[in-house]
Amino acid sequence: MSRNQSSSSSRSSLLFISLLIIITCLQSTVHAKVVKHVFIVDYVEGSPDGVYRDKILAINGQFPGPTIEADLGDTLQVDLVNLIQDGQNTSIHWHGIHQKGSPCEDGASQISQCPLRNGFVQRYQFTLHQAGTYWYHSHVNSQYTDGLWGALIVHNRPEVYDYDGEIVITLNDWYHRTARENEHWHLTPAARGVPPYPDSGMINGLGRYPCDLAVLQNRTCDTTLQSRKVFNTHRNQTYRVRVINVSAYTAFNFSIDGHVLETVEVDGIDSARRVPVDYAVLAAAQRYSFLIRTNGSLNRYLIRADLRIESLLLIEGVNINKFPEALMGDVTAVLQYVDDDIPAETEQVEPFSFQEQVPLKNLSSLICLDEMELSPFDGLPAPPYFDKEFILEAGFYEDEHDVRRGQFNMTPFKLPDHKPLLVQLIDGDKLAPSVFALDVGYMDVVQVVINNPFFGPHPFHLHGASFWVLGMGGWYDGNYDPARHNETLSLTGVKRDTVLVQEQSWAVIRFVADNPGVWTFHCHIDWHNLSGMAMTFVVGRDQISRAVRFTEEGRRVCAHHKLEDLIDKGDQPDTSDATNNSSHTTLVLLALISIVLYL
Ligand SMILES: [Cu+2]
Repeated sequence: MSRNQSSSSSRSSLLFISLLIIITCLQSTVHAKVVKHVFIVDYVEGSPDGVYRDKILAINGQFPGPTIEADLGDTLQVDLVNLIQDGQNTSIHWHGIHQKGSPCEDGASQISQCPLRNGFVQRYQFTLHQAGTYWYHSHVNSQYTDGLWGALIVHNRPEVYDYDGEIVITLNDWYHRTARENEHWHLTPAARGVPPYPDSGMINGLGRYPCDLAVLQNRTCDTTLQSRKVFNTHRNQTYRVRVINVSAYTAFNFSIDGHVLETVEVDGIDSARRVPVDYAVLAAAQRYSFLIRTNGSLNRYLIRADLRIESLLLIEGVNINKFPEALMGDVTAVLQYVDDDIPAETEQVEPFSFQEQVPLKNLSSLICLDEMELSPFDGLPAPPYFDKEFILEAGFYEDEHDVRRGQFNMTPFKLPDHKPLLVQLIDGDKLAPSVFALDVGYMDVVQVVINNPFFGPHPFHLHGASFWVLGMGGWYDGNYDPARHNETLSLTGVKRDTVLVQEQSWAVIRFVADNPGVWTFHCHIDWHNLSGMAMTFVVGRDQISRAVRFTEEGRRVCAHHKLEDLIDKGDQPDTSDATNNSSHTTLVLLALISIVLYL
């Protein structure tokens, strides 16, 4: 072939590829849609583990909140209506969604927005640039432990791995006391930094509690209200099981009797290969997708979320929960094949008729997921260098009021009490030392060494980016020591947004700071986050003040607070009088009417 022929053929293939790209772009534009939801948040009564609670935060009357489903490239629009009866503020964070180009939509109260005042509406709107398994939750104090959370699934079409159907499973810990009661206790010297002990564990919002012990605490308990979820499937199919741990504290061992779990996704990142395991550990805020094949010989199998009770801190006499022994470690649901005339059912009520299990292999021979085997499907390793390195030590120290607070590098994080951090940065303000802000340049490669020399494991979550985990130590491995650990680091390990650092151990993570904004990095044991185990990365300070504009919606939400009122009041009763409340209600009604008209 002559040179001319070759260049003309490469020109035409270039043209063809360009056309293909344009067509693909057009197709995705044509297919991209706006997924709209209205979330009306208020309290409902309920007994999700059999024990009555009069204040469960629900969305449109539902606990857990509705599962949001959308496709990659769609725009998600959620109108959040705060009708919480006792006047609390609220906000919603979209966990794992980077908000690239939409830093005002991150939902972190007093970081990216003012908390949404009671009686008002806030519209979140952003494009979904990442497919995978995510979730949403309140980001005001520990409010999400009252029930304000749900799953957020972004489909890729086609998906990387083929399957016939999907199951979405949430795991959560549950508290009989309200978030406010637990927060107030946790921030007293008596708590000594110990988190409130959970009362029960749940799968998809259903759990159990021993009613005899509930009665001793003057709580109403009814075993006939205790049920577990049944997932109906068909035989000889492949299902994608998406598992999300939305707990505020607890980690679970997840497994399905008689089924191998082929791990294909971690925190929204597809895995380069299927990693088959018997069970996986999910720390608070972590997610995995597993492919299972419904080819067992029985019709029903137990889905197990075994609470990792050993990682819950228990100090004699130190807890607001006086009945820690009531916590039932075996949380179950049922996987059912509905062929062979087995009727489909959605829940089973206690006493559970089905307790049989497939004989498991010897426990010690079970294969547990090693997350480092889940290198990303896109094949991109971590950059082999870093521009900035930070060494963070997670710890607990008493503050001036003798309250034991979680912190990084002896700096207990405190939210600003006036403008949200993002607004301060847009305005070019100097940030207070108590927000522990670390500056990184736009497109810097950032390495963070996390040491955890104190007690308990911590799942650390980064907003605004996913990170490669270069390495992590086992229990009691000590602080990161380059001489000892450097050669164990890998650039091709897992990429995710929440990493568990074991007790008295370490992890090294690396991320590309490609998303101008202010992004919090915090422990997702929500009680530790509440007391101060958090800090912030300011990515591209110049880019923020030059190019980021606070949205009109963000301004409107802030305007509902008087300036001196901008302090996050999630843990304080609303002081507005009845007249104010009625005008709030009118506003909400007007807003609802306009939403309906708009739809
Ligand atoms: Cu923690």
